[in-house]
Amino acid sequence: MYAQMVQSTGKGVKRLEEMSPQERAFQARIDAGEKIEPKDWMPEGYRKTLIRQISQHAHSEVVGQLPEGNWITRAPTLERKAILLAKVQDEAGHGLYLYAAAETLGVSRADLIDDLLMGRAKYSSIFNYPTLNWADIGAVGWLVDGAAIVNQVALQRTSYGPYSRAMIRICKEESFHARQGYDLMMKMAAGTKAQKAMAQDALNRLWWPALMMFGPPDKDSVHSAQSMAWKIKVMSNDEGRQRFVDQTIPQIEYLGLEVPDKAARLNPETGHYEFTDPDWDEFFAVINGDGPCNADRMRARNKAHDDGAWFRDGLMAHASKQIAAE
Ligand code: BYC
Repeated sequence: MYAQMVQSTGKGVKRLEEMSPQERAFQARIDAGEKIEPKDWMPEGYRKTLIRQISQHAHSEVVGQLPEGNWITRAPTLERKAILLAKVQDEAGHGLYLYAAAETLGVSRADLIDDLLMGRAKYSSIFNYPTLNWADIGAVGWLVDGAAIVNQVALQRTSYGPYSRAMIRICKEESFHARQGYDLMMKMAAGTKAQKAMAQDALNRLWWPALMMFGPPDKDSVHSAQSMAWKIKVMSNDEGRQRFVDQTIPQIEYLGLEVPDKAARLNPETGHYEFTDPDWDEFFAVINGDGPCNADRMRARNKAHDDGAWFRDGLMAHASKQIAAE
């Protein structure tokens, strides 16, 4: 199967004949569907790719708290506030599981966080867009968590054991996040004319950035071929995007809202929607630091980190006292 994949994609994948016997044995384990565990031998490239992807994923969870956290004090009812608080808190937990999974690969959480704070590490492009009205909170849960779930359900089958197990728990919580988002959108879409207009506006603005979450088109994806050969990724960027569009357009119709992509059409022969690509120039600008909120997000994360210094110092002082007392 792997040999076939090498022939069909070619791009950036080490060929069987170029591999050492150890690398070949590793690839055979991957092809047989075995999970790789922290103490197992692994190629350096596999380790590095996992550290990059898992840490970017962790950073996305943590930075992803900001656009929603922004609305906690303005939630319109006590119930909505409690739901939003629980969701934002869950995202911190997801960041924690993912940093812990990355640490099993021999890196420290402090170094990974430093990379984020110094602007050396990426996080999901979606969080560089603002949440402008209350319906955005519904649209984030429904579209952003919805897109994340499509990707993360596939990642439950990723070849690295700790990452795969983290995904199982995260997916359960993300399902609650997506449902509360859709529930909020249902209320807004069935509300007053002004509320429905807010729901449509949120959908119009977040639709294209949600499509970008799956990464660049397959033809421009740098890492896909090797990551799929190693089963770090088990679904291509375009496959994920198609799956998301196919599940979301019927949900938009159920809400009685308009699909932002006027050219989107169901192809009855394939059973899939044909749709317009997002603006890929905008995507590359955003992931290279030039999106609407990149500077704000980095400022907020750095401030939160600096404000928490006294607490980390306290924990360290307590831990050293305990060690000294043993
Ligand atoms: N945003 O070769 P490619 C959530 C980068 S958060 C930014 O296709 P790959 C939630 C990519 O890193 C969910 N950067 O990459 C939290 C690479 O750059 P580098 C987050 C992106 O890795 C709070 C370059 O573009 N989910 O659920 O094979 C509230 C070339 O791309 C993006 C994950 O992180 C992007 N959208 O595939 C609510 C899932 N796309 O590293 C919700 C785990 C691409 O060479 N990650 N880039 O400098 C993945 O599955 C994969 O990393 C991706 C990209 C599919 C995203």
